[in-house]
Amino acid sequence: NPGKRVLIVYAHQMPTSMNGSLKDAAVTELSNQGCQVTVSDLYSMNFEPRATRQDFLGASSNSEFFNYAEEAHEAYKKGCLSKDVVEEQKKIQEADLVIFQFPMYWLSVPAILKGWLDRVLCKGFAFDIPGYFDKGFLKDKSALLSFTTGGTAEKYFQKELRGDIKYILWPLQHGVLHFCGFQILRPQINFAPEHASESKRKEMVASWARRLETIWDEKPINCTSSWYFEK
Ligand code: FMN
Repeated sequence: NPGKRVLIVYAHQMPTSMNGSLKDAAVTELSNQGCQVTVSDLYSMNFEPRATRQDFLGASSNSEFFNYAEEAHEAYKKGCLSKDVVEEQKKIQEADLVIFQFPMYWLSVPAILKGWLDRVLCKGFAFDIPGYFDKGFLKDKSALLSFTTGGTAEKYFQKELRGDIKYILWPLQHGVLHFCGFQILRPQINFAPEHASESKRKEMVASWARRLETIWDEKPINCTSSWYFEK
């Protein structure tokens, strides 16, 4: 699939971690296919996760009352969002597929990645009111969560313990990404890599690379509440 463009938003501190290996495998496989791959390595970039006034160049539109979302919307329209945010928006704009690679932190994403979502997916760029879900501005793109957990698959499938892992994906996949229009490809979940044998760890990386061989043939999930909460 030469010509396809992929952005990998990667949040791990250690290049030799399972997350680092999964990211590397994706870069290799997709590049071999002839895709154009860009990686946002958030820790290496020292990415700023906080949503503050520093995100807007010039005077704020309402100096008496600071409202981040409104200021971000205004700054987006005027072209005065901070450079790091604009660069990430440009990478998304140029991508057909955005892969998020991260370790699960407290049933969600690490703070540095949460900050990326907070700052980059601003109103005007990713959505508007109206202009969300199927009318979200990123509707011609796909998104895929590829993550690792500390807990084993058995722990996650014991509903009385934590509930089906799909419940956890409702906020991120539906509330954030689908809200902005993204088509959602099924998640790639690697359970408990830290407690897996070396051969099992190698298989986790290999099966991710194999999935990516046919990623462009995949259909998105039906991102409605039934995917998450039924059966
Ligand atoms: N593992 C879980 O299964 N559920 C969690 O909610 C969870 N929260 C975490 C929060 C923090 C702050 C940290 C540091 C780890 C947490 N973990 C949790 C464990 C990590 O997900 C796990 O160590 C990681 O996915 C392993 O991948 P790695 O070897 O690439 O680091």
